[in-house]
Amino acid sequence: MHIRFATGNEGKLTEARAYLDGVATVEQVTYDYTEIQSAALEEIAAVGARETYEYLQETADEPVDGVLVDDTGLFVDAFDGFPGPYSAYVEQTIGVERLWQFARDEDNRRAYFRTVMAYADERGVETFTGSVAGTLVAPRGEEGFGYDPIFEYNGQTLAEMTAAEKNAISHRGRALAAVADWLAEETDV
Ligand code: ITT
Repeated sequence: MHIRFATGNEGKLTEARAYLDGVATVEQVTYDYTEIQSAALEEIAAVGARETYEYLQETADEPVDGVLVDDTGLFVDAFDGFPGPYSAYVEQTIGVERLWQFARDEDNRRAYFRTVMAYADERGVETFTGSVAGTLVAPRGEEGFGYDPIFEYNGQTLAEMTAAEKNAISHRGRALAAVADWLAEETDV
């Protein structure tokens, strides 16, 4: 089984490869699909996966089994879920360190990550989700990417974990588990 993962984010790719090792090979595709403006990660991911699959069907040299798209957000309790679907924009603008500066003054520093993976193939699009709850802390750790250094789970930030350790408890790991189960049931992998 050969999956194309439409993402520009190397960290996501590393984690998907680590998780799906032995189930599917994962090839990065950097097609710039339309990221629709929506508060629902499901919709953003599903539209992106469908569009990328159709594009590759027309243009790829080899047959395309399926296309995976991952849309993830960090939802901070004290900010009513912000930045949520706008997490990439917030990382690019104020950045991770300053998001922490805002959160440090709050009594409630609970937050969660949520990932929606959309898988598009000839039959249509399926979505799979995963989330993990944790606490925002001052940045620690060199692994991972994005908001990992400020997100603590069980005494460790996600940036203090290897990709495999993070996958075992993370939003993305849980979504990938659902993808892998579905692929095992629905296809001949
Ligand atoms: P693609 O859309 O190309 O896949 P992206 O990084 O723009 O890459 P998202 O919109 O899903 O993807 O990412 C939302 C933001 O959340 C972005 O700033 C990421 O760096 C961050 N992020 C996503 N997954 C994360 C994770 O597992 N740990 C920490 N930060 C994460």
